[in-house]
Parts: sequence; C-alpha cells; structure tokens
Amino acid sequence: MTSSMLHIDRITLREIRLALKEPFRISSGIMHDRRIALLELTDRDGASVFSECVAFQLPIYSPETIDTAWLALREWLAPRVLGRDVAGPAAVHALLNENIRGHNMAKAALEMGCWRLAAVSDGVPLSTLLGGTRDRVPTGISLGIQSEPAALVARAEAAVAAGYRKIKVKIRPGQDVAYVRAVRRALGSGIGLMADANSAYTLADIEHLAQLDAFGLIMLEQPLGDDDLVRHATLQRRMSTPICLDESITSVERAEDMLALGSGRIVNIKPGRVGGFTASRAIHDTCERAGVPVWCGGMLESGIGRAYNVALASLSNFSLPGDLSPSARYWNRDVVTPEWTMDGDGMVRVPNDRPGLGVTVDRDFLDSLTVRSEELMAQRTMVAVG
Ligand code: OSB
Ligand code: MG
Repeated sequence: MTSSMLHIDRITLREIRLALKEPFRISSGIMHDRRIALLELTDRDGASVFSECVAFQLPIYSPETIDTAWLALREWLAPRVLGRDVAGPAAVHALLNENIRGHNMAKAALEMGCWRLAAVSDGVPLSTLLGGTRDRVPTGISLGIQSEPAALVARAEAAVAAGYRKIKVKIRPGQDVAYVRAVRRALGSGIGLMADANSAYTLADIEHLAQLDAFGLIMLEQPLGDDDLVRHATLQRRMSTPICLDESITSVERAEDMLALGSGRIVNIKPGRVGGFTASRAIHDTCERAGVPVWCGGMLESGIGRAYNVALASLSNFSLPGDLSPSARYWNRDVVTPEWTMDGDGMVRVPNDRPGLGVTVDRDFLDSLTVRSEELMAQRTMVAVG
C-alpha cells in the first residue's frame, strides 16, 4: 500500500446543530440536540474531506467541549499541519502530541481526517487503509436513562425486534438494578445485555453494583471514576461481570495499565477519546495480543463521524457489537447520503468496495445547519461568522 505524503492547505471549521429525535440521558446529564464541530480538510491537489469532532457541548463525559476543541484546533493543532509536508497519516499522531497535552477529541478530528485524505489520494477505502478485515459489523444500541423501567423495557424490546445484537442501558444510582432486572426479564437470557454508568459510582457502592452479577450482563461499562484504573481493579475482583472501560482509556498506555492492573476485561474504543486512529489501532493491537475483546463506542455522531467508526470497527479484534446505530435512531435527517442503515440481522455493512467513506456529505443540507464557520490556512487566518 502506498503511504502518501500529506500537504493540507486549508481547514474549514464549521459548527452544525442537529436535533436528536429523542433526548438522550446519561448519568451525568441530558442531551436534546448536538452541537457538532466538523472539519473540512483540503489538500494541495484540491481534494477535500469532512471529519467530525465528537466533543459535546458540556464537559459531562470528558473535559473537552466543542468550544475547547475549536480553540485547540485553531490555536495549536491546525497550525501543526497546515502548509507543511507530513510524511503520512501515521505520522500525524506524534506531530499533534509533541508538547500539546490532552485535547484528544480535537486531535482526533484532525488526525482521522488525515487518514481519510490519504485513503482518497491512495484510492482505497478508509477501512482498507486502517487494516480492516470485516465486511459487516454487528450493531448494538445504547438506550438512555428513562423515567420508568417500563419505558426502558419498551425501547429494549423494539430494539431486539429491529435486529440489534446488543442492548446497552444507561444506569445511575437509583435507576440501576430494578431497570436492568426488568429488561433482562422481558428479553430473556438469550440477548446480549449490558449497562453503562458513565462514572456514576464509587467503591462505596461495591456491594450494590455486585447485585448486577445476577443478570448475566456481557459487561458493565465504566462504573467508577472517569480517569480511574485502580478502583476498577478492586471492583473487578469483586464482580463476575466483566468490566469494560470507556472514559478511563485515553491512550495505549492506559490500556496497558488496565491489563497490568486487572481493571477490566473489555475495552470500548472511541477514536475521538484516544486522539484518533493511530492510538485506536495501538489499543486494538495491544488488547488483541492480550486476548481482550474491543468494540467501537459511539458519541451520538452524525453520519460523518459514524463512517469513521464503521471503518475502524472492521478491524479483527472488534469482536463485540459496536454502538453503531443507523442514522434514523438519532436524527430525522442525517447529513450523509445514503444514510447509515442496519440489516435485519443487526449488521452494518462496511463500505469497503470503493475509495473513501462510502457515504456522500449532503453539502446543501450541511450549509442549512451551519451556525458558524472559520477558515484556517497556513500563516494567516480568515474568519467568517455566519
Ligand atoms: O458512554 O458510550 C457512552 C452517549 C453519550 C455519552 C456517552 C456515551 C454515549 C453512548 C451513545 O452510549 C452511543 C451511540 O452513539 O449510540
Ligand atoms: Mg460509555
């Protein structure tokens, strides 16, 4: 495979707003819509690609927000690549991480766009460039916290009927054991069920959490602190349910620490959280060598971000269903055509039969959703507020 030189002449930041069909509640907050930062990278040959920054409006999941990401991209990250020859997409992670700490979601949006640009200029599908081997990826659904167990049960039953291969329910103190019990009773023992606490518990809850062992969950995601590894190891020793880490795994080093400490047995890989595809692949490979399965998480992305996640999830050790729901689960209308869909067996197809992402960005619709944009170029910056 060719490893093409990158030379980016322009990066256009834009913010769009997309209303969720239904509010999504996690333990730390509720989202009614998404403010999404998109990047459009244009190279010296005039090729251009869109990428998506997964940071939320508020720092309820990680310290980043759309506004910190925008700042980081404009002030520190975009200037690292603009107007320069970069050896290839695999070189971008190191370039963005030298003496710039954190801001992984901002870094990832830029780094993943570089991978995509390389896929375009090499004329290969993004999944192929990343080393993906799967043609189809099993899909799970993530269900937000509901006001009553019955409301959660209804959504879980509809999801199973639609073909989803894994049901994830969000939990928080006071809305946990009874909800999981109700869903397990309604669905029976055959369906893969899991819970995600988004860091809502402490070790003071250890005996309470251990009650979840009764429900045969395929995993319990990120029950404890968002940067914790040591306490998760204590909890994992007490529970038979495999712990899956999400928030705590921000780099391949944190994944190595998880393995060394026994903090969990499964990893949710979100490329945005770890700074992009190079880190995602390193975590994937490290876990594969250790016999630890991974799966691709979601951040309520638009169809643009979803395309990047599907490409990543085609790698061999993504052996558990990903949070890769179809467009229609989130939006009345997505920003790409065709929209993302899932077949009746709960599988999303990896578009690996042609170069690029497999979906086309609907530019007119994007423009109608855009609330601000800013053009970044080497040396000088032109600002347009719309
Ligand atoms: O922890 O995986 C999470 C949504 C918002 C914040 C955190 C998480 C989630 C999800 C959504 O679970 C998954 C999806 O995009 O469908
Ligand atoms: Mg999670």
